[in-house]
Amino acid sequence: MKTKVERKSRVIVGLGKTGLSCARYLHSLGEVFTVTDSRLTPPGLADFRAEFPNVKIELGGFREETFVGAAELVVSPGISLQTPEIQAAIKAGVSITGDIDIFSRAAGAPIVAVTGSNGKSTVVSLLGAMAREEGVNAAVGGNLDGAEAAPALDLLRKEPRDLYILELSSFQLETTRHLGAEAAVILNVSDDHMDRYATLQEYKDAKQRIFRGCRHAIVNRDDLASEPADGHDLITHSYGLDAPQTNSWGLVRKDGQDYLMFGDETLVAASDLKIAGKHNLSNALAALALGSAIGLSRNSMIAALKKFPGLPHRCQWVRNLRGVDYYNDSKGTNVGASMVAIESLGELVEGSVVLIAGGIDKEADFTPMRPVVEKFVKLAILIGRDAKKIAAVLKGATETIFADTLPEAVAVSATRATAGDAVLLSPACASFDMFTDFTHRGRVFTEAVEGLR
Ligand code: UMA
Ligand code: ADP
Repeated sequence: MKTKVERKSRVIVGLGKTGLSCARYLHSLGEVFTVTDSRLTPPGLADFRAEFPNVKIELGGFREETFVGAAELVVSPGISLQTPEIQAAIKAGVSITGDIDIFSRAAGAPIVAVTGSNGKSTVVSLLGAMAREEGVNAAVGGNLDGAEAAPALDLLRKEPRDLYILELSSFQLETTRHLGAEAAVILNVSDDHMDRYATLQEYKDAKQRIFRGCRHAIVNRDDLASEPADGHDLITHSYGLDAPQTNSWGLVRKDGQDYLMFGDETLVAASDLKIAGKHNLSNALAALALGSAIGLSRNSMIAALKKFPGLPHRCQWVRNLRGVDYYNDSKGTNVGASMVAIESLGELVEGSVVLIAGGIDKEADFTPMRPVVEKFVKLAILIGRDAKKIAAVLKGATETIFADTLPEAVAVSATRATAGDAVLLSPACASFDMFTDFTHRGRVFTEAVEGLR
């Protein structure tokens, strides 16, 4: 009697943007796969059903048999590898991959990879603009959101490119075995995603995977955590906000002006850039170092840098009303990012900052924020699930009040800010308790600000 042997197929875990891109890519290769998502109606479901009506999909929870019986698991970044069903599969010898892992093996052009707690999207977009200025047919994507960006595997289904510039989260790196980037950087590491990692070291270790198989490693002299832990066979280049040595990138102050430099060569004055704040000078230097490592010319890079307007939702000026400037920093989703935003705005404005913050705190420690809040913030209006926790930490550093909604917070800010102040939305938190994502939060803020009379 014949027994039917069921052929094992890959299982895509998660049906968000990544899961859908994996399904489309595997389908384009003619591969058989199934999909599972712990949610009942994941965001990619409608498109998936329309495009793959015959592919098996399990929703509303994970089944261990599915995981253990897979040929390989293609795990989306939002799912922790500590998930019990994934752990059971690992114990059963099932291999784990992710979209970036698949991408790195299939990409037919050099990859530049950027990770870090903050500044990734800015550096990736700026480097993309530099490459375009040089006439290089480059694509940007990965963790990056926005009109020109796409999940990594979507990039491979389009026209072939000469260069791929990827923003990578620690989550994506966890499932990346060998990236083989032409150039890679960890911009900085500060406390983030502590709801996912047991220790900061675990988060750092995930980020270190960006250097696996890499040729040029770019190191930020201002953050030791940016150094490759295993530097063998890597060509390293450094940048930082101090004066550079020969063959490195840095900043020099001459006649009261900051200049971006390569060794003793002056490249451009900080005042010639449209992006502001020390953190953005650091981002600019990182992009210059990456671009140079892959052979972009100084002229193209500087021309693009001078034109680069910055990205929406990152300390983006929205409006001036009765002498008060309103800024949308919805992408300030962790403590480090919001500290930088408060500090750079605080130094810019004549008056004080009225801060709107809060959301899902990702189990972060907010105490490092106290000194900048104390120095620059006259009022913190707190919203979202973890507002009370944040208020408890900021107690005594500034006045804190609560608002039920973001439009309500904006309305209150308008009554409390006076000419010369800045109202800053920089939540230091994830947005998913009240919004679909940070762009949604930024749009709600902008609309509320534009609606102020
Ligand atoms: N989820 C479940 N069950 C599942 C699958 C997912 O509950 O079965 C939840 C996750 O816990 C998470 C959410 O759904 O809260 C989204 O997870 P996902 O893996 O489906 O995410 P995607 O839609 O594929 O989007 C991901 C990135 N998001 C995350 O890693 C959380 C997007 O980055 C990225 O643009 C996209 O892949 C394409 O590469 C956004 C992000 O917030 C900007 N990134 C985090 C950050 O920057 O801090 C890492
Ligand atoms: P990411 O993609 O890593 O989230 P973004 O470029 O989108 O980074 O910037 C998000 C926010 O992080 C900015 O609005 C700013 O508040 C802060 N930020 C940007 N660059 C840096 C940097 N180099 N160091 C610290 N904070 C930064």
